Amino acid sequence: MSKIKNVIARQILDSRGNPTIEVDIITYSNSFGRASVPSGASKGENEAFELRDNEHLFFGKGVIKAVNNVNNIIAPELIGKSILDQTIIDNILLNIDGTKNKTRLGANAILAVSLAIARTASNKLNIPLYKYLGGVHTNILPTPLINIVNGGVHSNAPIAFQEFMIVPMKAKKFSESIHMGHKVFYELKNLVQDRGLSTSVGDEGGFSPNFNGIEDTLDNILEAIHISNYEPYDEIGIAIDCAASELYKNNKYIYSEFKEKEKIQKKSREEHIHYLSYLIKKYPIISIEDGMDQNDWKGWKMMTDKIGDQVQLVGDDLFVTQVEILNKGIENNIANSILIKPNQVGTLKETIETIYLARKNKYNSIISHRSGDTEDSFIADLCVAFNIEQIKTGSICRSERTSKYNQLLRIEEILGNNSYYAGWIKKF
Ligand code: 2PG
Ligand code: MG
Repeated sequence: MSKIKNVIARQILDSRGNPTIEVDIITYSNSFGRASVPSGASKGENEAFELRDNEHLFFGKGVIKAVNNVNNIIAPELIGKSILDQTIIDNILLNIDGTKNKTRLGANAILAVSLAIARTASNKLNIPLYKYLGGVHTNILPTPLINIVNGGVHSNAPIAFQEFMIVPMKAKKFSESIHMGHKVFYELKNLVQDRGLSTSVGDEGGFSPNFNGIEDTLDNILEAIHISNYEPYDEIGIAIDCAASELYKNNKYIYSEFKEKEKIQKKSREEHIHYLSYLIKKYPIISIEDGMDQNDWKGWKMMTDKIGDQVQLVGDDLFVTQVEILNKGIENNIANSILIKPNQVGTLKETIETIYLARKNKYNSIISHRSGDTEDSFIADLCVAFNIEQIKTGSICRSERTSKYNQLLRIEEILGNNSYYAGWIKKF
C-alpha cells in the first residue's frame, strides 16, 4: 500500500539556529519519509515565498504558520493519495496554494512536503533516492564547488564578495575531489594561522579571516593550491559568488571592505565588469556566480558579451530556479549557467522542469545548498539523479555541508566502477 496515512510537520532548527520546517510522511503500510528545507541569507527578490511567523519568538523567524499549513490544510488533501504519484501530488500542492509565488501556504511548507513524498516513495520501493528520481542511467558524480572563504553577508570578514570556492577539475573520482578540497582547505588554514588571523568559519564553513579584501583572499587561496602541489587551472580552479545584488545600490556596485581604515569603492557597471575581467586574467577563476545585480539585465548582457566565452557565468538571484526567468535569460543570451535551488521555486516537479530547460539550452546546472541548511542530503541524490555535473554545498566542514558530500561518497561506493566523475568540460 502506497497510500498516505499521515503528514506531520514540525519546526526544527537550521544550521544558523533559525527555525525551519521538517515533514514526515507515513503510509498505511508504514513506509516513512522525512525531508527538511533550507533557507538563504542573500535571497533573490523573485524567489518563491518563505513563510515566517513574524512574531516575537525567534526574532520573528518562527515557521509555526507554515507547520500549521501542512498539518491543517495540506495533510487532509493528501491522505489517501499515492506517494508514487509525485507530479500529481506536486500539482495538488500548487493548486491548494493557488498563488504565483506560493504566498498562501509558503514555499517552505510546500517544498518540505514535496521532497518528503519522494523520499517516502524511494523508501517504500527500497530503491536509493537518486535512482528512484533518475532511473537506471544515473552514473555521474558531480564536481564539487568547495567553499573555503566566506565573505559578503555570510560572515563578518571584510571581503566584498560572498563565496570563494575551489573546484577539483582533474580528480579521477569524487572521493579524490574531496581529498583535494580537504588538502587545500587545511593548507589555507595554516596560512591564515601564520598571519595571526582567526580560523573561525562563516555560515557555509569557509574561513572568514580579516583578509584585506578580494585580491588578498584570492592570493591566499592560490598559494594554498600551490602549497598543496596542485596545478591551478589545470587541476584546481577557483569559483566565486559575487552575490552582486547585495552590492548594488543607486546604480553602483559598492565594495565595502573594512580593515584598519574603512575602505569603500563605488564602481559603475562598466568598472565592475572591467574588474571581473581583470580578476579572471590574474587568477584561475573558472566560474563567476551572480556577477551582476539581479535587476541589472543590461549589466548581465554586457558581462556575458565580454567574458561569457571565457568563464562559467552562473545566474542565481537572477534566475531563482524559475523557468519563466531562465527563458528570458536564454532569449537574451544572458549568462551561460544556472544555480538550482529547490527552495527558490518550491516543488520537486518545478525544480526538474528548470533543470530540463537549462539542459535543452546548453546552460550548465549547478545544484546548490542554502547558507542556512539542515542535515538533509536530498540535493546530493537530486544531483546524481539528473546527471548534473556540479554541486555547490559548502565547505568540507560543518555537518550540514558534509552530509551532502557524505551521501555522494555513499553513492560513489554503490555505483562503483559504473560511475564517473564529472570533472570539468568547458561547454560555452
Ligand atoms: C548563494 C547561496 C548559497 P544564500 O548565494 O548562492 O551559497 O547563499 O543561501 O544565502 O542565498
Ligand atoms: Mg549565489
